[in-house]
Amino acid sequence: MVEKAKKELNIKDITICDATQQMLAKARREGVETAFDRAANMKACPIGADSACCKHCAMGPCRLNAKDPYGKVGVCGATIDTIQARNFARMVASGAAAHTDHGMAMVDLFREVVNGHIKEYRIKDVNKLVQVAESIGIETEDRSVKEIATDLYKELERTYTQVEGEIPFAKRVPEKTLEVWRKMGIVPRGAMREIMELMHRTHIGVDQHYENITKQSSRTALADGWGGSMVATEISDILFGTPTPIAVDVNMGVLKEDQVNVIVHGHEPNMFESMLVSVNEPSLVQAAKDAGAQGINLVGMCCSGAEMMSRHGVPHAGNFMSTEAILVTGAVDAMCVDIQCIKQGLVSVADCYKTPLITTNTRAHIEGATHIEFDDHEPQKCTDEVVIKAIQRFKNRTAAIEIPDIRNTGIHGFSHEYINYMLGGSFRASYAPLNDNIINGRIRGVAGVVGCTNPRIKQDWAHVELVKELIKKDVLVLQTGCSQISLAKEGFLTPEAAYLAGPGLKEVCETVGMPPVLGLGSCVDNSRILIAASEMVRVGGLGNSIADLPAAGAAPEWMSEKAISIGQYFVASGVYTVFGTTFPIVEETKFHKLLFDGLEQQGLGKWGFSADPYEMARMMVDHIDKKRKALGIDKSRERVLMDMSDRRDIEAA
Ligand code: NFS
Repeated sequence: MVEKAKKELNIKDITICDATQQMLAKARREGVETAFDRAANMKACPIGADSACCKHCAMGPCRLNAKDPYGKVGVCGATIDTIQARNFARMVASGAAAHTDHGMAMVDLFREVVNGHIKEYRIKDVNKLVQVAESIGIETEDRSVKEIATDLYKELERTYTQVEGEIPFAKRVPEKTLEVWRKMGIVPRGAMREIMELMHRTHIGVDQHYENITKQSSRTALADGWGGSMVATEISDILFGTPTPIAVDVNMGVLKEDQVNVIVHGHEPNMFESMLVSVNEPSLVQAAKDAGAQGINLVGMCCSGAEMMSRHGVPHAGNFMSTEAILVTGAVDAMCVDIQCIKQGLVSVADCYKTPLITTNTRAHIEGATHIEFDDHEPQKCTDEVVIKAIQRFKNRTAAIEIPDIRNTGIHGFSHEYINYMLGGSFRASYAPLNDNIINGRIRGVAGVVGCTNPRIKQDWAHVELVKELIKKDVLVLQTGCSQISLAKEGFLTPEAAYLAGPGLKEVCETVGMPPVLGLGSCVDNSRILIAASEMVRVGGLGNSIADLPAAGAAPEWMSEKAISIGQYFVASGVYTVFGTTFPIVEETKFHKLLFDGLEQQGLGKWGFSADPYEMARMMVDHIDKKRKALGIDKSRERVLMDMSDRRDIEAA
């Protein structure tokens, strides 16, 4: 329990999630503090928010003046542009490191499985193994699964460790996009090398030209998107299965009062997969029954939750800003976490409700939590123990339980492979129908809306309003991570939501029976969007590079360094990427002009920013229309629109 919050919050102003609101009200009654309270009582440092300070050496920290950015330099002489480019680069390095370290853990697991050192996991999706191997030139004909898999893990290891050359998945990049990267010298070699070089360059007294620093930021970010993240997705699909659409319940109502509730909140699917085995272990199910429970209820949160929901239909309880709130239900018997996006504040909330908070990854301990280390070689040792702890907690429940009675069923588990099949059917699986519908104007363009939730903005609100605007304007929306959950809670991941779409998109959705918003999984699954974009280019009719596509990206409620890395790899891949909430930059500096304009002139994409989701939508749609015009397909769209508006005019008259 904590001292009284200094600033009273109006709960309705901080989240549109009804379940989270209900739990925040309970938290207030019970004197429990969450990140929402802390955000209200911690004004963001204005100099840091502008990225106008440098603490890279002990001659400082130096503070520059955002109002007069060129009026002052740091003690070493660093200008505002150098300082901002360095700060930005370090966010990219950290975010890319997070994704690539996760991806490398997946390769470690894969290698051990292929070599027979781990028996608890196996290659589940041989088709995907073959597809991925072929996509990077590995011979598959008349070869055994083990031979192909051995070549594949050896090849994919280069994504991380290679010193010279191009990462393997560079082969998947559309030729013209790759050509631009080669000309600029930003094709990633290996993630370790790129991240190391970026950290070196941003040390005091090394790279002091904002353009050159940003070039290395692009190279490092690409080693994430087309490297670490893509490998994480592909290996996870090979080991655990490629998702196909499945109806799943989302929201806090997936907790069950009469069952032992185990939440897994994190990012690596291997521990979660093992937990799925543990909760079905007959002896543990019996132990739960002996403790008076009807069974064991496994629920996911955040990104690994999004993966398990897509692959196995495991219910999902909520996104990043709901992880403390769900503990307030009093119904969580264990929360088991691994890496990334785990708030340290969970410890004190869990403590209030006597919920065991269990860390499992050697990289991520939390003071005050119980650590039970997870080892891929004997995975159930850890996950069984978590379940046993949860059963004990169930038996000794003392906290007042209140579970919001809200569940939202939606269709999740789209993959780029399934989009291919869905639109083309099994006989002519292809992206051609998608391209055709874009060319004929029914679909105006494609947008990726992804990323975190952040207590600096009303939870879920910007995601929902932005997506609503986009689909209304016939833009097909692809989603991952917390953003996907925001929309799922509002019922947008259902085919019925097509009635909210514009006439063209609505028609396509109704014909195919798909939602106007397609959920692709976790944050590393943003790589599925990259592959979908490459396919659209390959199929033809929409230009020669990703930069030519009528497409845009957004992270309206971002907060993490990973989000910056994702933004930068989308930009470097050719996508106009608009962030909301805040952006660590001083406007009208040379660095600002580079990110928000100059990169596009170099043949890449560019950044955009607006704190207003309606303005974000307008910016994205304008960009999509600009690309349609450049492709010469703006006329077909005008015709479709004219017909519709004519009809509306007639109806109105
Ligand atoms: Ni991605 Fe944001 Fe975290 Fe996942 Fe959610 S907060 S950058 S969506 S859980 S990584």
